[in-house]
Amino acid sequence: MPELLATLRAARHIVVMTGAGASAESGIPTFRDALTGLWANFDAASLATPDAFARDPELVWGWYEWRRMMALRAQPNAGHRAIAEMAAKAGRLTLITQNVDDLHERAGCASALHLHGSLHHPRCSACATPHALPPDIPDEPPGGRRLAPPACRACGGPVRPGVVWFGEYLPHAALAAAQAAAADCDVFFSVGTSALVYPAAELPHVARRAGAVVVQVNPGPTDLDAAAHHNLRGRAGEVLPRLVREAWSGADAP
Ligand code: BJW
Ligand code: ZN
Repeated sequence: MPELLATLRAARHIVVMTGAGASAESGIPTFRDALTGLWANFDAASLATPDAFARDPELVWGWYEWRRMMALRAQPNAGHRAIAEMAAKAGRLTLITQNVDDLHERAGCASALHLHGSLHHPRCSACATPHALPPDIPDEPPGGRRLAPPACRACGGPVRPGVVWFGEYLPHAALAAAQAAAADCDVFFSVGTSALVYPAAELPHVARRAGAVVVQVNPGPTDLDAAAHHNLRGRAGEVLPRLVREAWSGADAP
């Protein structure tokens, strides 16, 4: 641990990649956790694929609107804030997230590479014109009910969630920037992700091959354990604030 703290203080470029576990303490369910994960209660294949939207747009749109309401009501947690603080202390920090909420931004991170898109930027499924959604939170969340997607104002086509579904390409610029950052960093954090979904799951391995120290923050084991130099078992909202405090407290003192 003292060795990791020294590595952090000396790092030229830190990369932090987050997954659903980073937002869990804000009350947003993860995908794969056995009892609370979104897919313990819903069938992924019927919701997070282009085929699902084509087959039943009302089911899929209603589910994503429910999740968007949940994200709007949620607040950033201590883990999000610790990452923002780390960005302020570190020489350079690149934040990569698989999350489709905006809690990193609301915690004060100026920019995040959103590999899997955003709940807040839907677009037309036919012509890709962005669609503005009302920013206010309705009194009654849709609660997972079926809901007709709005019609595109340019072509009338059904508007779709601005997220990346299985079988779809990740946004090219964000993925390219994430790959370049992974290949260039001294420390790579994998926080709150099961490290199962590609190509995001490849990034810590890119970093390791390039010589970076790989640190995983997760309460449970994942497929990344064997490749990580440090496995910090615990919740992001507990582990990260402690780490930032221990690495940088007094570092600014004369
Ligand atoms: C805590 C905590 C706390 C709890 N603190 N931690 C190579 C090999 C094999 C397969 C593929 C491959 N390349 C591509 C594929 C196919 C596919 C894929 O990876 N499949 C695998 C599942 C096998 N990938 C794709 O299709 C991707 N596209 C692509 O590759 O395009 C090229 C291509 C095109 C055409 C044909 C072929 C290739 C796209 C992937 C898109 C993923 N989309 C989703 C849904 C987004 C929309 C939505 O939100 O609904 O993204 S799936 C879902 O999983 C979501 C997440 O971002 C993603 C990752 O999940 P995450 O974040 O890791 O969450 P969990 O729940 O899995 O884990 C949470 C973790 O947190 C757990 O470990 C907990 O312990 C921990 N935790 N509390 C810290 N408090
Ligand atoms: Zn359109």
